[in-house]
Amino acid sequence: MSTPKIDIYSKFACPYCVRAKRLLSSKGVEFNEYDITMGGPKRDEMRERAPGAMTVPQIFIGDTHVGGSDDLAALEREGKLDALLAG
Ligand SMILES: N[C@@H](CCC(=O)N[C@@H](CS)C(=O)NCC(=O)O)C(=O)O
Repeated sequence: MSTPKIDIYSKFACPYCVRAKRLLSSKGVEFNEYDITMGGPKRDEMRERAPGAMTVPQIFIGDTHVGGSDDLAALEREGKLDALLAG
């Protein structure tokens, strides 16, 4: 199984974004980061993919909308993150 595509929408100087990226990096996976500090089409894309999301980061692993940094950390705590990353 190959690692699914991982997308993270972030903003400048966002500690939750740093925390989420650190956890993903610790897993040795690559991810696409979209900085939406200045808005733009990627912010619109994030809003389409995560309707109602008011905060960054917003994290997607394959077809799964994980949510934010706390949600990612919860998956790890529950032992579910590795399986999700494995596809
Ligand atoms: N529980 C969320 C909290 C995320 C959060 O509060 N992010 C801040 C930036 S670090 C945010 O988006 N604030 C509102 C904004 O920047 O528009 C998570 O774990 O991701």
